[in-house]
Amino acid sequence: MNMRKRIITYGTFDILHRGHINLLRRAKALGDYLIVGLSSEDFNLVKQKNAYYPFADRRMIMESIRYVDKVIIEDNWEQKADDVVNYRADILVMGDDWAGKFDYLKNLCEVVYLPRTPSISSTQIKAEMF
Ligand code: C2G
Repeated sequence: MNMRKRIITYGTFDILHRGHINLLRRAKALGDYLIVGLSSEDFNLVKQKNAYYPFADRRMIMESIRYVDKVIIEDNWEQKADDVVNYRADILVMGDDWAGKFDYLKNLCEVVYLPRTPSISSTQIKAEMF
């Protein structure tokens, strides 16, 4: 564990699965404090994502995960720079489906894209379940 490194990541984290946990575990391993920007229901609409669990449930679930130290609300695309500054994040971590998309933040923090966990997604789970 890298002492005194603060990590931030963002997502909807609906129908939690091993891909999410792998991401959170690896993100936390890069530092000693992990902040998760959890997408609001309004922002999910912007992302054209239809979360099964409402925000309050997703927040309660996220806050119960040992790797997570703080959950903040992700309301828009533009808040990341302010969040990095306000929460003193040293590293932004995202799955590599986002590779390159957040490089504009490299003047404020390190940006790390981690390999996605293959063959699992909330969308696939929902499709198979319902
Ligand atoms: N993820 C992963 N492996 C999977 C599925 C997801 O590593 N099999 C990662 C994603 O790359 C992301 C995080 O888990 O970093 C959360 O995934 P989603 O809830 O799908 O988040 P997303 O809709 O990509 O939202 O501003 C950023 C967005 O809010 C990210």
